[in-house]
Amino acid sequence: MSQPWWKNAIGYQVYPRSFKDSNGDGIGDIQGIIEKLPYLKKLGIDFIWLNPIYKSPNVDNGYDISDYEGIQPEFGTMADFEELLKQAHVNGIKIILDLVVNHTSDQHPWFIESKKSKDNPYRDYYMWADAMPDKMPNNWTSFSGNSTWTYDPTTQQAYFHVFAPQQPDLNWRNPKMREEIYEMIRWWLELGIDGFRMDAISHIQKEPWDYDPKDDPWSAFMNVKGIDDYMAEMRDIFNQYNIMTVGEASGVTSKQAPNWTDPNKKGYVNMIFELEHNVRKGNPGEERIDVLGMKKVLSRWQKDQENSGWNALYYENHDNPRINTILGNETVKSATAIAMSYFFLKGTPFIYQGQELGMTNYPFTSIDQVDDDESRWRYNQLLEKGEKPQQALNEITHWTRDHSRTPMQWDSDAKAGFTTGTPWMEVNPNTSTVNVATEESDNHSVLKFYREMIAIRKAEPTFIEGSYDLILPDDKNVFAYTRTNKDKQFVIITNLSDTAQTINLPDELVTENWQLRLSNTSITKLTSELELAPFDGVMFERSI
Ligand code: ISL
Ligand code: CA
Repeated sequence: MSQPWWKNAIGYQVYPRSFKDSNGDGIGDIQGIIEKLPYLKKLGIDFIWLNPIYKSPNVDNGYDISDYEGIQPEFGTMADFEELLKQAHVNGIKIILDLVVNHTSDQHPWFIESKKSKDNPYRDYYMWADAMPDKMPNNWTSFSGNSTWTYDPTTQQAYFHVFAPQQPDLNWRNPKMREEIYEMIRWWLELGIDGFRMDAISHIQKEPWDYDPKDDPWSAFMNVKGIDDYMAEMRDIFNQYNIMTVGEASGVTSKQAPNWTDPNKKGYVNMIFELEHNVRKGNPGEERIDVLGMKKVLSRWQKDQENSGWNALYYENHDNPRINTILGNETVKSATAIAMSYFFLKGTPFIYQGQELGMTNYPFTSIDQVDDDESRWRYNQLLEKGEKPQQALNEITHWTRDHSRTPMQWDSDAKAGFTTGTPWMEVNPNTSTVNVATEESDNHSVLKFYREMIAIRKAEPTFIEGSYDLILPDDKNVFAYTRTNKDKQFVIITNLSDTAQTINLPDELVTENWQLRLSNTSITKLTSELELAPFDGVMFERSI
């Protein structure tokens, strides 16, 4: 049976604000992306996921939309977008857009109307309940730690939001509202886009207001009963197009996932981003990824969707720090070992812009360099608690999502070749060495390694069809697994630590016929006892 196109595809996430500025205003834009299509084509990726490009007051960098069918002027025009879509397609690259339908901006015309009066036709596009300035309809807390409610004196009611107050949640119980959203979805699909990444989609249904979240503050809006009806309605639209969909679906467990992603079951979407594998260890301000925790989560998702459903694979995105810092030691070696550890799992791999260069966290020295609202809010909270500014800065900048939002590093210039103006966010000083131009002329660069990985993945059906098995399951530093097809087997071994490790391979893997396929180190032979230097990564293959 032929596989759907997205099973053998590599995704690349573009954060438009920070990718490439074409007009010198310091903000990345659509023309900038068009300019860099040849780079992406050469890298070998098949589709781009674009973070929101819609009109937005920008309280949450585009995740607060005021016009679903309009382009943010800073990014360009609808004509620019159509040109991007066309040029991308000419280059064999598909485009998927962010679909943000859990909430809108409070500046969206629907909400402006909704706020006006209790009998406004748009009132029930959002969720309102009786309240008093100091008494909210219930005690639920939002993702930012504040109440999910904001009081509005005009009608003496409060409206509901799981994110910032400027991001009021849409009322999915209202069929009229849903129909308008579906119309918008169809409008984009008719324009010819290739799919959607569905933002915060597992939160669209809420428990009744008298529900008590007890110890789990967010359980009131995580994959709540009733969501299936809305997901099924969207699926029926998606199924009319040859597109791909990926749901950001925290709260959907690995056991429930096949129901969401298997077309023979409910099949709402093609794959989901789980948010569980970012297992952290360490004190605030110095946390790292816990390798054992992470590989257990990833393995569980691999197994639970092995024969039913499909995984989306990622380490980085616009909400997380750079993996080469929080798991690696900011070297070429660690960036490449880390890359190998997830790239050959079963699923569709996503690369976040700059990850393919080994980009690292930004060395924040002042709160003024921090853009993210949530981080700034937490900083002030820590100061109020009596923490010293330096310590508070450490704690919030260590894991802030701002690290992933510094400009893409195109060359060694102080402005990284990102802009000729003043970049909206500081450029990481290591652009002097970590950048596309330099890595292009170095055969041992992270960039070259990614290109090689992509080529290998696409040449080997085993990575689509083959089963996954974790080896050395209890090893705290080494992430190693096999991918096995009917006639071929791969073994991937990565030391995700900065110390040497000695491992003993299970007997069934100790054979003579292994061939080296990919490596960032000097190991050439697979022996039953294997010495791994810090951040060594190797992949062997054999016929079976
Ligand atoms: O479920 C969560 C935590 O367990 C939330 O993190 C949530 O699913 C996630 O933060 C959603 O993120 C997305 O929506 C946000 C936006 O700020 C992020 O950038 C986006 O990725 C609001 O639209
Ligand atoms: Ca610009």
